[in-house]
Amino acid sequence: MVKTVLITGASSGIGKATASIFAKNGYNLIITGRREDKLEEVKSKLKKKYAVKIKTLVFDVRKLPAVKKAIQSLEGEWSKIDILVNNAGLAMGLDPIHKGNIMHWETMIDTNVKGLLYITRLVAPKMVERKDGHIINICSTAGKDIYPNGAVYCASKSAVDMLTKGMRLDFYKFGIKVSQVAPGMVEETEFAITRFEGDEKKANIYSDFKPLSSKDVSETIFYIATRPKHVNIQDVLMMSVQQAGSNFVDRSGR
Ligand code: NDP
Ligand code: 8X3
Repeated sequence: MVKTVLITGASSGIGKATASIFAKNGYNLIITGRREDKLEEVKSKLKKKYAVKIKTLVFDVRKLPAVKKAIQSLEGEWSKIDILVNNAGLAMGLDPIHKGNIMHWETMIDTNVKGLLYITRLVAPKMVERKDGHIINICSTAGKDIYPNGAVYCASKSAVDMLTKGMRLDFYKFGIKVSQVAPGMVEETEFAITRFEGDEKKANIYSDFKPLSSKDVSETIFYIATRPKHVNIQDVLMMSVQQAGSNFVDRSGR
């Protein structure tokens, strides 16, 4: 039986790489994001290479009515989601609290925390009914360790860390796996350009060391998703060799 994986935030970065590895391995995909053109591009590239079914859902995870409409539109085979990858997320700004942009805070909390909860609330009931399913949350080293000027992003990812643990307690008795990947800095993503609102100079944060790639993270997600039925990988903290923690990056060159 072909499995279906729903990946939020699959229009770029880690989500896009995750869509690719699952398609390569014969999974049907539901890929989501706000940018329809990017999702269609991902879909058509993958459809050309792999004989899998792909559905795109365009919505903003911060908007509960839109999330409801999108998830409730899934019918027939699409309504059976085997794996949910809660990946959509972002950082905005890098400022001390007393100078923080409150709209940035709202966006990070609404996306990284409330959006992840909305999706899970709508997808999980059918997993509970079937007593089968797997939820994989994308956290960050930022959810494990604070860094200066990143308090709100770190807090939002720390919330993801705790939500992962809470979901596991709520779902384990239904045979549902809950896992998490917490990566350090990852290139081949739009993370930095989003954080610095298109300022390429400020977003140039990966040129003096070799960070993880989106492919590295996607391979870990795929590994977690493909363990035997009785095995749950609870949490993977992964960084590039040149990173030893949120505040320790060897920037001596790639
Ligand atoms: P990208 O910016 O490349 O990807 C972010 C994805 O999230 C996009 O597909 C974007 O789609 C989607 N997204 C953002 N906001 C919303 C929204 N409101 N509604 C729906 N979709 C949304 O960055 P990454 O791939 O790096 O980020 C993926 C996850 O990985 C995030 O949760 C991030 O916090 C986490 N992470 C990233 C690290 C890094 O260094 N890059 C390290 C550790 C964790 P669209 O714009 O089309 O809506
Ligand atoms: C992304 C990693 O250190 O840039 O979550 O915040 S970091």
